[in-house]
Amino acid sequence: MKIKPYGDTFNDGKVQVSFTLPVSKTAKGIAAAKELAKSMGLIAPAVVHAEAISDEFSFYILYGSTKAVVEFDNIQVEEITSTTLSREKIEDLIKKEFGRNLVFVGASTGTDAHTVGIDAIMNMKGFAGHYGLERYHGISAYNLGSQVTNEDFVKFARENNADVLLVSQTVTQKEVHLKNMIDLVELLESEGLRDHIVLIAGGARVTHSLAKELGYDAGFGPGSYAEDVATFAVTTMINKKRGEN
Ligand code: B12
Repeated sequence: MKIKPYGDTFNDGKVQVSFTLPVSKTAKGIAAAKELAKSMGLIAPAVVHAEAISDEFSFYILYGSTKAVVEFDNIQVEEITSTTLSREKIEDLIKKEFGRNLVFVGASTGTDAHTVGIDAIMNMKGFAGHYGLERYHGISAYNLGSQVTNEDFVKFARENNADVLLVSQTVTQKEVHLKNMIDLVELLESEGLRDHIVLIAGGARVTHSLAKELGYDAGFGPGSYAEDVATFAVTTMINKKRGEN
């Protein structure tokens, strides 16, 4: 099935784009924004919002139509298939299957200073009505905060016998997150820890397929909660344990 964007009438191809230009907001700036949209392939672009950011920069929002279509049936993505369990069910599983606390260690690693994402997953109070991992019986959750080097992260994980590592990456400028995520996998492998740990990444631009590609067990993006992550981690550990027996 071929699909294209839909705005007013079905298949009209309507899209919205926004960008900043390094010129002041003048009639010439607005015309330049329109011209740029045309060269991007948009049909009949209209500038619906123009705003000065400073004397030398201006911001534009434009509507237009695209001819581009996508064959929906050919799209393939890797998705997390585990059905999210409730906190209580996860706690029961940990008690029944392990009879000990599982150790989750999380951090925003490398130069990344964004803590809100990892806090949303780990902090006691949680996020959007979903309690964080610190609230779970049977989970010892250590949130190391932000700008934690991969070396310090792995050292802490080793010293505390971590079962699950949670890596938050928000800044993607110049692909810094990719390098940092790969470096961590290499470090864990060189220390002989990778196979003993469930390795999970998360962040606004992190997808499950990206994380898998980089050698992680899973990746979680926006809209994920502690119970999604705990379900994946605990069921993965149970499957591993059963496979080993
Ligand atoms: C708050 C904020 C900051 C604060 C951070 C304070 C703090 N203590 O966290 C400050 C001011 C420090 C900051 C700094 C910078 N920021 Co900033 N920041 C933001 C902002 C406004 C909100 C991010 C946020 O808190 N989101 C809310 C949380 C809940 O969402 P989330 O992170 O996606 O988390 C969810 C999921 O992704 C997932 N998740 C996240 N982590 C993890 C981890 C695991 C293991 C799992 C399972 C799930 C998971 O679960 C969470 C809940 O569902 C965003 C813009 C925006 N509106 O998103 C920019 C933004 C992220 N920042 C950006 C940038 C560029 C920067 C700076 C580089 C700016 C600069 N030039 O100095 C610096 C970088 C500093 C550094 N060294 O990292 C860009 C990033 C662009 C990119 N992708 O590269 C953004 C998108 C703004 C933009 N539009 O340009 N920032």
